[in-house]
Amino acid sequence: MDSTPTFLQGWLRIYIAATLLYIRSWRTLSIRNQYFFQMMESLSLPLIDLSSSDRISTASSIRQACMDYGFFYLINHGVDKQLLENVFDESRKFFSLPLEEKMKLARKGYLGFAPLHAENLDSSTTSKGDSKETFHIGPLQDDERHVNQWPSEDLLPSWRFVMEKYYKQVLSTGKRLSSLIALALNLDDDFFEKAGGALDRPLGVLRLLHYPGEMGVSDEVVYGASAHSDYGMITLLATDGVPGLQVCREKLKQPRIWEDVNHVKGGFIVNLGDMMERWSNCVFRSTLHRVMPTGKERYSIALFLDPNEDYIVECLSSCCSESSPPRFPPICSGDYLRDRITAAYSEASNG
Ligand SMILES: O=C(O)CCC(=O)C(=O)O
Repeated sequence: MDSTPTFLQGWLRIYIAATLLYIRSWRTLSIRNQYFFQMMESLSLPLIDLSSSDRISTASSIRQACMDYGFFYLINHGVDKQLLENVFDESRKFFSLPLEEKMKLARKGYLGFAPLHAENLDSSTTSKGDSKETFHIGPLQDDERHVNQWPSEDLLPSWRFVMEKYYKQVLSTGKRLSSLIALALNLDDDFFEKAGGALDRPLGVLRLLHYPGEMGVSDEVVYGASAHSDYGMITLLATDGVPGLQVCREKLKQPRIWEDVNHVKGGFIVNLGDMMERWSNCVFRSTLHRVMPTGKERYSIALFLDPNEDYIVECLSSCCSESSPPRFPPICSGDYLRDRITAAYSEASNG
């Protein structure tokens, strides 16, 4: 018997199934999101090697990256590769718990779980809030201002151990980077870390993010994270390889041009926040970014490295002169962050 028709029918079935799958995942993106996605271009960001022994040349590359983009990749950063995988695994385990279980750890102050749409990073949109879930972990030594919440060990036995280990390693990377940023700003390399300096008792907040894949069909633009610049000093972001992160280099220009930021395996994406922009009198920039849904589930993990909460952030001496006076009044770091965070959560509940 001739087997050709059966063979062809087999291939035809596979082809039809693959096409239907593609159409289904494309349809889960809203019509406008599809439009935005087709318009994007990729951005090639500078690569900074934290292990380089040439600190002067590294600091100079950081300076250029912070002036041009406010974003760069950080490689050879010292955080253990396996630990980075473990932290993503543990994050996935937490977000796949039933909502009622996650809500037992609902955000108190800054810390704990926030469900889908709890936060709206862009107050100018009418969206009902960003389509992401988050979990925040603060300084490991609880104080009256910040008390961490941990999932029960019965549910997730290794969770706390892995998170604490990662927190310590990424915080130490952030501090090493801050000494190069100090050099890049023509300051002593211990400027941020020295006693009484901004990072003497830093506020480090680890933010686990989960963007669901299925968005439902809608005519509205749906954002994973709507357009924003970070609030604080430095962010070290680990991504899982699923695209979606985009930056807009010219935040004041209209229409905004968004460019994709590709994932670099094992590396961090580093960006500066608004506090750093103020501090440096706009010599360094904080850059607008957002996360667009692609129809695929996505996880990322950010460390926000910010000054201790009582620290007064005022224009750095190396960034102002008679011809370029300070553009912003001094602010208290903790108050500034609190106001920005509170606004993002209340925008969502108003939306
Ligand atoms: O998930 C990402 O890639 C970016 C997250 C982000 O921008 C934020 O949490 O502020």
